[in-house]
Amino acid sequence: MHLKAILFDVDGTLSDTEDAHRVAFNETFQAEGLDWRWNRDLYKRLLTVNGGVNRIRYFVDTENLDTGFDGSERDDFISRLHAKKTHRFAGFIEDGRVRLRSGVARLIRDAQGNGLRLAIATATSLSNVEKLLSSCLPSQDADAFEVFGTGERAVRKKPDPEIYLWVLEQLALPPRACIAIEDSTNGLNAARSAGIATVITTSPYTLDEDFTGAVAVVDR
Ligand code: XBP
Ligand code: MG
Repeated sequence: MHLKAILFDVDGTLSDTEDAHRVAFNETFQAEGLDWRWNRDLYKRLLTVNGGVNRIRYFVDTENLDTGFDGSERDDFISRLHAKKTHRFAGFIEDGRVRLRSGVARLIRDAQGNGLRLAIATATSLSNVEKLLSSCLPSQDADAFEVFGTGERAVRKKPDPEIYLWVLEQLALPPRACIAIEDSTNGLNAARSAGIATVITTSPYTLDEDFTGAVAVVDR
């Protein structure tokens, strides 16, 4: 079967966003009067937990931190904190601090020229993805994305295949008609578990991860 669609991860793949996410988390913690600080080494470890809400929750749990809330109120507190972080990160995109990786705009243009369909499969929010695409691409290229598999669409985050399975269903394509582009082992395992051949483009936080099973690994 011929290739029909490319499914793009966002963070680390379309854009080297992870350090901007880290700064957005830290600035949010500070603004909220929390003395939580994520340096690069800690953030690299925390990136094994996919999705910002899950990542904060994991940090609070493993560090045994007191949020002042219990049970569902604690979950609400973490969600509110993450929403503030998302707002802050959106400002970074607007400021031009977050850009597409080199070659991404050309790849998107070439893929369209060759009749390929385009989709997103990411843990981050729809608002982040729309803002990134509309800020960094001409509208005909940003509008070429047909399906947005974002954090809101999957309960179980990568390495679970849920988001990829949802995107395949929306495209009404079998996995063998698609290729995924990812930057992390979690992303690779999610796409492969959905049966999708996966190309890895490494990002600064994922350079030394294990990419066994990828069809190709490129480092720029
Ligand atoms: C990336 C993530 C994201 C970002 C932060 O995973 O896990 O959570 O780190 O984004 P992937 P949010 O690239 O595999 O999709 O805070 O918006 O969740
Ligand atoms: Mg990624």
